[in-house]
Amino acid sequence: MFEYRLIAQDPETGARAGEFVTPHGVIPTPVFMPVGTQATVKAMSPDELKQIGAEIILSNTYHLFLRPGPDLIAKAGGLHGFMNWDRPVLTDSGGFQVFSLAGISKVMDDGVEFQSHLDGTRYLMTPELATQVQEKLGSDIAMCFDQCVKLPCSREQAQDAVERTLRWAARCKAAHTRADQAQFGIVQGALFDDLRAACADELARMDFPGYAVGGLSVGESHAEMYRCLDALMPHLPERKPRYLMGVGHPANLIEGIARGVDMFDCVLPTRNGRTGTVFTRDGRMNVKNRRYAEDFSPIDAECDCYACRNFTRAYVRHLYRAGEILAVRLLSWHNVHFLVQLVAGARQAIVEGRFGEYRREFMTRYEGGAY
Ligand code: PRF
Ligand code: ZN
Repeated sequence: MFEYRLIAQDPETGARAGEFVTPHGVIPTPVFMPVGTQATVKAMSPDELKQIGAEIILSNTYHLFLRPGPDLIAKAGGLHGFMNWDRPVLTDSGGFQVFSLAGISKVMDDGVEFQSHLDGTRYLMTPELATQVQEKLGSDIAMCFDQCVKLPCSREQAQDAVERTLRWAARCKAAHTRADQAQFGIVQGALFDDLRAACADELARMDFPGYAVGGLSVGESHAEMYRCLDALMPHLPERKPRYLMGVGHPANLIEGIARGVDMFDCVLPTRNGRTGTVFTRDGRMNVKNRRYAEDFSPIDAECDCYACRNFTRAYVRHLYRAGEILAVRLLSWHNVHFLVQLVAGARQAIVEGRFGEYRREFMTRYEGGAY
């Protein structure tokens, strides 16, 4: 169980294609994981996600812990049974959400005292509790409970978070009991290369079945993110999957893959869908714009998703302006499809030895953007 197989490597960059074996199936990597925070990828059914080509989805410990609660989900047969999704699931630990969503009262060495964003109830989230909750959720991949700091931050803050994240990783590992669940370590360290390297080396020594890069896409520039990855990736074990958390923009996925990242997740495709923004090969566009009122072409002429095969920009714009549910469904459908297929296409390109060309073509058009 949880074997990572390296299938192909790009000769010019760090890009690689692989497979990660889990109890609910083999995940081809690199892979984009749509986010299902509340045990649903907003506006999409599991069948639709499969049609899009989603191989694995992500869900959140923080939200499901607060509502409906891990015991209820365990009774339903875990997340797989509860939401009727039979492919792999990864759960985030709450290490990011307690810092971004909850009213935090205190970060202590034992854990984080926080107030629910729903009703203000106080809880103490600890590495042990985050591990136990994820075992009840029954995800295939669970994440260690970490401390993510917003950027910019001081070296002292970053070092403090790294040390705590490492102590918590050891406690998560000690608390973990399920052989049918892989637990990944998370690297923190802000933009300090030496802290990142030390954190990665120490996690590698602890021997996790996979490693994540946390604390990026939290206020830094794209160039800073790429520089950080350039320095960090060589410190992560080559024969284990590497996951870049909460990233991101289409360009970030391609540039992350070029640096050896295997897994990504981001709320952007569904969140943008709900605000009327779509990804296209020529950059982002907003379908609400007046200039699409009589545009009878698809959202993206080169996309073969359900929305692009069947509907026009003019129609989707009308639906959106009329407040129709179908608008958000179609825009989310297209956006999730776009990112899942962008990464699947990169994988295919790596296997066929033409990733450099794929990257150049995509970046030139997307960044050059007609919109
Ligand atoms: N830690 C955890 N989850 C995360 C992050 C992190 O640093 C991020 C940062 N981009 C997104 N999700 N546990
Ligand atoms: Zn489409």
